[in-house]
Amino acid sequence: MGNSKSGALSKEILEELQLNTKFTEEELCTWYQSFLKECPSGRISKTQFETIYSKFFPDADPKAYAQHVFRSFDANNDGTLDFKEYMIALHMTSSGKTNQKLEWAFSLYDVDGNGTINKQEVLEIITAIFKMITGEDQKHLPDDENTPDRRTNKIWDYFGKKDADRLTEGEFIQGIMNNKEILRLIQFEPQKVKDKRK
Ligand SMILES: [Ca+2]
Ligand SMILES: [Ca+2]
Repeated sequence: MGNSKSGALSKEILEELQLNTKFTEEELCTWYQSFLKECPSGRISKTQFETIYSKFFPDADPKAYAQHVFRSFDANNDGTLDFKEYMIALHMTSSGKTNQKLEWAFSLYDVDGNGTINKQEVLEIITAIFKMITGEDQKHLPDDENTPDRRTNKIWDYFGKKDADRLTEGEFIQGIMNNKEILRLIQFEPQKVKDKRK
């Protein structure tokens, strides 16, 4: 395979990605070439990331959610996504194991990154998710899930927490494993909204 071009991806990064994802060396090199084509600088800025999101959600306002997702993937917190962060994100959100996905969901909801989630942080992410649900779809949500406040209350109740309590990562993951309803409520899934109409 293209030895000179694949050399652009450092051996360290390649090995780390092979260890942390299911992608093969060949796949990673192919991804890297297309990543560089899209992003010649080798880094995705927050603005670029928001633009990608807005293409997927032309009828909604995904900016706030995109910013939270960006933060959760920007592992070294330098305000850009490099190839490694991008591939780990891709892996976690597509083919990753349930546990890895839930670890990522925890980091998404832990807005200030202090290692626990409080109710305000849940409300912040749920509010961002609501901005991606069209007004028409919101009309079809059950009464106890049809505003960010109500949905947050429902999630928080499922976790068995009081308003001032906090969730550790272990409690968060265990709670979701024990109750699939929580998983549905913390995600943005347009299809699920549509199914409810039937
Ligand atoms: Ca980064
Ligand atoms: Ca927190």
